[in-house]
Amino acid sequence: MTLPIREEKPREIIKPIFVTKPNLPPLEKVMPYLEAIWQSKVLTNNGPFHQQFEEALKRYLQVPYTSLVANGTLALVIALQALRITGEVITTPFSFVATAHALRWNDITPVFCDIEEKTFTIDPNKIEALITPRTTAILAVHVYGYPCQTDAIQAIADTYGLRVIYDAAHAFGVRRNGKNILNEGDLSILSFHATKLFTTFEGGAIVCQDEKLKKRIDYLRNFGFANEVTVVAPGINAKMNEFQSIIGLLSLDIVEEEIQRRKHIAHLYRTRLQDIRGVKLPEELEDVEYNYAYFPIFIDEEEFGVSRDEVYTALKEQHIFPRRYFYPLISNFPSYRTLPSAQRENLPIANRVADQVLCLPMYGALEEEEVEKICYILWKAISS
Ligand code: T4K
Repeated sequence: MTLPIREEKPREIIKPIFVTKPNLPPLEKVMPYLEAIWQSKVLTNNGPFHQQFEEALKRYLQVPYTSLVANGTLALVIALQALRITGEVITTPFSFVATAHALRWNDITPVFCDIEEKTFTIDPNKIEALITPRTTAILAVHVYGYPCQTDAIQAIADTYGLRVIYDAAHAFGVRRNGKNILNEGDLSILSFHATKLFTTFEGGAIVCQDEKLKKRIDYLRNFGFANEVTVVAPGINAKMNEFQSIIGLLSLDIVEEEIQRRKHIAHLYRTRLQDIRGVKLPEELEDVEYNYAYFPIFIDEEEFGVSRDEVYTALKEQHIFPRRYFYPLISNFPSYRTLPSAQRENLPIANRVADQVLCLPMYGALEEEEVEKICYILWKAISS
């Protein structure tokens, strides 16, 4: 049977552009590892690929100890348990909601502290005023991979005897003065979610500085089992499986190239956007080697008359899907908004930044032409 010839022109297929696209190892490299799993039938519970990836990750990141876990949220929950954090924890409202949820899952009260203008991370100058006799720790976030002011945070923690945990979900491979920022504080956590620079589909890790703590974390991620008959803590199931581990192992070979490609994209965006009136770009600090996990821009409606949401809609109409990370602020969600620290007047900068931010598409496979298109639509939306 011959099909009738279509008279009308076929419709153009429009390729949507999402905020990110996972960077995966070549499938042909994955297959032999899958075959090995199918042969061995070892699927999880500290299998050989888990062990290899944990060791390789530690070497890659140049950190003393790593513990792989099932995702970044469980990494946070376990990090808090491992350090036996209780009472109140001072944290940032400008993050993914998992940061505060992890506190709540440990029956800890989050105390929100405002952020600083330059890096969007917790403002160390505002932490001390929030400390009470119930405060036990500071949970800071290297948001977008921009390092927190770790020296100032540590100085406060040392003065008041507080623990410091870094949510480094965005900060894979970020260095300051040549040193990986995962070496700061008592513990740092990573996320290897599909949307992250480095992904194992779902996954995460906890980085710590001492062996005893690593041992406790490893018990906690496996129900608290120390051996077949001994349970030393009320742990949880947060184990990374063998499939995730092989993706992680193979992804270590491709992450540096991804960072370099993203650096190029970031440079292109900067060149095109720096002169558009109404778009503010974050400053890049000289002593930091960034990972270009995200490309946030800020649109000030008061100053320029066009709102962030108008620009967001204009892009969406052209099948470009940026994200407003992190709007709404965590402190404005129903689970948190009644806390005294969550009140808008206590968090002026965080609220303003959340109302202005737009994370543009950022991934290594983003084509130059696509960047040009995004910038053109942006320019048109702002200047119309
Ligand atoms: N701390 C911080 C600071 C975090 O940012 C996160 C997670 C965590 C802790 C917790 O870590 P995990 O427990 O997640 O490991 C995403 C992610 O779900 C979340 O992992 C991430 N932060 C957060 C910032 O973003 P959504 O709701 O934006 O994801 P979604 O599904 O809308 O994806 C965004 C775009 O990514 C899609 O439009 C297309 C692309 N995509 C997404 C997925 C899931 C793909 O191409 N493939 C995929 O499989 O939350």
